[in-house]
Amino acid sequence: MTSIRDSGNISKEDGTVTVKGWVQDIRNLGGISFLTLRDRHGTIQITMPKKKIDPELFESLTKLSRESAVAVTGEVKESNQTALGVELIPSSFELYNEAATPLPLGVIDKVNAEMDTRLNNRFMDLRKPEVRAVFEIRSMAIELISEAMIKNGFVNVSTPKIVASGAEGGATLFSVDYFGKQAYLAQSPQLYKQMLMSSGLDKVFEIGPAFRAEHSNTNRHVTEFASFDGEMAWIEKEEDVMAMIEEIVDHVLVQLKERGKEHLDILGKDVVVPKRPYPVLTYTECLRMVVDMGLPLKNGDDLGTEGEKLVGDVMAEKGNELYFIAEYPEEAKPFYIMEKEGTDLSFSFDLDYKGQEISSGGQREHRYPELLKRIEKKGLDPKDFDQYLDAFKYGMPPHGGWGMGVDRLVSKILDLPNVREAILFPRDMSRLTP
Ligand code: AMO
Repeated sequence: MTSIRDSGNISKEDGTVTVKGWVQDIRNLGGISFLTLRDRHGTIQITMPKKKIDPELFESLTKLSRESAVAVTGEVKESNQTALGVELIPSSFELYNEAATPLPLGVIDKVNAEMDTRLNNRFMDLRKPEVRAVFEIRSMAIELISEAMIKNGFVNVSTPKIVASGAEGGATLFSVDYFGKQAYLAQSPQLYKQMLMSSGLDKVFEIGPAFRAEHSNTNRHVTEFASFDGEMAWIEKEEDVMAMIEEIVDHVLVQLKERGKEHLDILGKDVVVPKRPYPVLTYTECLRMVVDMGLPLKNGDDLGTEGEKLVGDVMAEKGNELYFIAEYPEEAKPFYIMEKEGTDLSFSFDLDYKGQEISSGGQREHRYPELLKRIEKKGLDPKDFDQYLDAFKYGMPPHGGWGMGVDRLVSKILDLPNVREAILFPRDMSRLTP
């Protein structure tokens, strides 16, 4: 475990040490005063015996406001009174920025502030070790995803976020005035990652922003999320895609458990790595299950928050945190998903984690005439997709892929009650700042 001792903010010169950080707390006992200084890695006690240090220095340090940014220079002494085993006896200090009072949010206060107050003052909220740890884990998760994808031969790509047509349904499109032309914010890289399957880059992935004008205020929907998309060509069946996503998620969980220990400890969390292969349920099975439990859903309906939760409860009892739900009715899935011939089903799946969808994907329709038919069946105009469709006219290989919400993945790994907890500056219907 690292501590403030390992911090780059500690420097040694001429036997003295300089520690940079925030003033977390000051306790003035009269004859002696203690200042707790905190940085990203931990805290150190600055001990000020009144008789032994310069009176002016004692005075200035003791009256610093909480959360001021300072550098304190002094001598390090062994101490059996502090958790770190050392304390710093100051000889000088530099005040970088004095914190105004009162603080908009307490950093070490036991009282839990409202989510809105926390998000409005996110810079301060993030000074709490347990909030910062979420983003250390998120950073690691993204690194691990990239690591696993590259190991599996995927190319990291970036596709446009200002686009001319949506792929995931008109209801959640954000409009943009693009020099007088109608444009939208990309809901997903769907059309681009598929077009790339017709290029030499036959395995691609992207981790980038995706935008959805979600009109619902739930704990799992935001209007801007981080989407981890994968697409792979030359597949035989949708199970090839499911096996790949499983491998990636497993890598993230196994490695996070090990490499993320320091941050997981702060959060009091362990990562449970589920056995592979992950169970596969069918949509029909899940629908029957939730209808039997009293949800008024009919064939083709989205299982929704409640339905997913009920299935999650049943799976949790069997010890399964991660599971696929496959064989969705084709009518419930977008135009680019391949139909299962002779049925009303499709080659599509969701990956659910602890009762919540974190990813969906499937095999795509790569045959041009069939794709045209699906676009028309969904009431869309092929003209809106002409350049996407061009990529299907000249040798498009069979392919499939998935999109995964990184924010949802992180919030589920850490059992966070709201996806916003895993987003630095969340965007939703009522939040456009900070
Ligand atoms: P879908 O629309 O299911 O599929 O989205 C994929 C995953 O993205 C996440 N997600 C969201 N997370 C937070 N807030 C939202 N509003 C939100 N919307 C979606 C979820 C979801 O499982 N193109 C397809 C994927 C594919 O087939 O490759 C797509 O976008 O975790």
